[in-house]
Amino acid sequence: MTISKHYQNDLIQPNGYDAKEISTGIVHIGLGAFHRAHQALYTHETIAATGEFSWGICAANILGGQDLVHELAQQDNAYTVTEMNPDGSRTVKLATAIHKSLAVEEDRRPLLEVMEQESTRIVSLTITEKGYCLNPATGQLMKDSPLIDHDLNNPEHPRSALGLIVTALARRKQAGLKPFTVMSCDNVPDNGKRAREAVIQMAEAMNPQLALWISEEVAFPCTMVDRIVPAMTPQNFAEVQERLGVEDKGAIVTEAFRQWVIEDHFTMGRPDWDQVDGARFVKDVQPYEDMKLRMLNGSHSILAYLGYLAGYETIDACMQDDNYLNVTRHYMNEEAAATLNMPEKTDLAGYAELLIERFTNPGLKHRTWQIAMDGSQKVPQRWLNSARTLLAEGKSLACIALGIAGWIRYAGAIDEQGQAIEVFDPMAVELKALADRHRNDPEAMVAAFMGLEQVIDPALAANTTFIAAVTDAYQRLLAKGARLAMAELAATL
Ligand code: NAI
Ligand code: CS2
Repeated sequence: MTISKHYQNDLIQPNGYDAKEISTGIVHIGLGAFHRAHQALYTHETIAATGEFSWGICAANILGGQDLVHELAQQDNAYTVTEMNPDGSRTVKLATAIHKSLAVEEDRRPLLEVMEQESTRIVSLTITEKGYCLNPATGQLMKDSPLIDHDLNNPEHPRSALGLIVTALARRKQAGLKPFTVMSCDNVPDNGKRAREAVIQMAEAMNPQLALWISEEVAFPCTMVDRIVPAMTPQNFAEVQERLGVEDKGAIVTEAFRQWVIEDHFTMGRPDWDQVDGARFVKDVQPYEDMKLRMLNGSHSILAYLGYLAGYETIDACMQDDNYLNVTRHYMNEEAAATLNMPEKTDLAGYAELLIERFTNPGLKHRTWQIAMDGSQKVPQRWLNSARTLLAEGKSLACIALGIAGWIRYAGAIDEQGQAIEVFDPMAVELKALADRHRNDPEAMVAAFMGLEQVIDPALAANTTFIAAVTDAYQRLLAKGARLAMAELAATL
């Protein structure tokens, strides 16, 4: 018995429709935890609400995640999402909008074929920040990265998400078909614009006429996506199996909260996602995206680095430490919210309190190590825009400075006990080499990290107030350790 046969299980909310009716309208690249808990569940509930079965999802993994695809396929791509409610109760939903899954790391052709079909009207992405192959500080396509270099030389056999999109669009153009919409759902600032720039830069390098067609015809809506979805642990899987009485290898455990703000710009239509709770279409996503990246993700990264270094394994454990809680609240209100330009009546103080409540959820074991991953890709959008505004206004950025110091300490790959840290980052080797060179000289260490043009733009790196704040924070962190450095910072706020 697999999970897809468990529609009748009393613990699982009824499915609402017959999954066999579904056909592909969306191709999704990046079948990870987040897609299953967010867009795929929204789409599932939208299909149930509207009866529009032609918006099913064909989801693919192009790099890694091949086993997951095979496991999901064995259970008809159905899986459960357990939502941990704030009162400690759980809601379990069966999700069946993904009706096809593809493991194409070895051979991308089956995915390209689906992308070329006329019925595919949206290609959505959760490929992590690094999947866009853009220099995080400048937004320029990194043409010398191995993946992009390969695709520019082998346009008929692309391996990157960008290459696949460009090739599929080229073939649709040639066949006289309308282009699909490209919808980024990653935590990247202006994610639609960034995806557009990346795709167009790639197309320009291959065929300028195609690039022009893409720039005129293809929609790249921006989206703000929010739901905390920690990576599943063996304990999560065991608990789901015990509760449901059936094994679910695609199971997800997440929070009850979810939000999706979508720019309403689609070339070939879209599901009415706003028919279900938490999704809405707007003209301009940017304020919401900035709010989320700076307030939620920015505090997540402070907690991830300072928490990991202090031995706190999860975000909820950090929130049990009053100093961590107070620094987080101060950062959100004074160093993030204060830099935002929001539509009238947006209650940022209320948003901050809601975030703190979400971070405190004991049912979510969100590891600081997971969030600390890919720091070189995350630092610019999470902290640096706020830092620029605070500096221009002559305001303190003590929390951001300690966050950056924490990132430098962490990326050096040796913890406070002298043990190695397993750092996952596309720049991990370069960062460790920098750290090894300057370990005995904190000022030189900070200067070296601030000289990383892929992360810190040169104008900010030349700001002496900024450099002094980070250097001071780094020296305190080295001398006192993360826990005490946070306590001392909390005492000054
Ligand atoms: P995950 O680790 O479960 O999945 C990562 C996915 O990205 C996999 O499907 C993998 O195949 C794909 N991927 C990784 N590098 C790639 C590359 N270079 N090119 C193409 N595909 C690549 O992670 P999860 O939780 O699904 O998160 C994925 C992204 O979703 C995040 O990086 C973030 O941008 C976004 N997100 C995640 C949230 C969360 O709480 N987990 C919430 C909001 C957004
Ligand atoms: C986290 C995010 O892993 C990270 O970097 O900050 O994935 C965070 O959980 C989501 O953005 C919440 O929507």
